[in-house]
Amino acid sequence: MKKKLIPSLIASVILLSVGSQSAFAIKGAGDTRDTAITLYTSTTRTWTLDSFNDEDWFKWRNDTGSTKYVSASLQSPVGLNYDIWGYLVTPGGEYTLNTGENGPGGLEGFGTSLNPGDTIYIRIKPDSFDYSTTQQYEFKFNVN
Ligand SMILES: [Ca+2]
Repeated sequence: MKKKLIPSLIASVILLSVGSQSAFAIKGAGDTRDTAITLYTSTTRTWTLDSFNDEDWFKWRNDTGSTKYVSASLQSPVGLNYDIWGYLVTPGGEYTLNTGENGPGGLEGFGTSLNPGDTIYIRIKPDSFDYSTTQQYEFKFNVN
C-alpha cells in the first residue's frame, strides 16, 4: 500500500503545480494577445514584468472613422532590457512592427498609421531573461 501511495502523491503534486501556474498566468491582466488591455486614448502606463516569461499586451482599434497615426514607446528600467513589438491587423493582412534594439535601459518604439477599423496590438516582453518585480517600465501610447 505504501508503495502505491508515493506515485499518486507525486502525481497530485505535479497537478497542483500545473494548476497554480495557469492560475498565475490568468492573474496578470493582459498577459496574452487574447487578453490584451484595451487602450481608449493616448496614455502612459508604468508597470512591472514579474518574471522572465511575463508579457504585457495592449490593443487599440481605430474606431474614429478617419486615418490615425499612433506611436508607441517603451522605456526599459535601468539595467534591464525589455522589448516592444507591434502587430498591425488590417483587412489586407497582419504586419509585425519591430523597433530595433537599444539595449538595457534603452528607449525603443515605433509608429504607424491605422485606417478606420484597423487594430494595433502592442506586446511588451523581456528581451531575454530580464525582469524586475520592483523596477517599472514606462509605456507611452499616442494617437494623433
Ligand atoms: Ca530591448
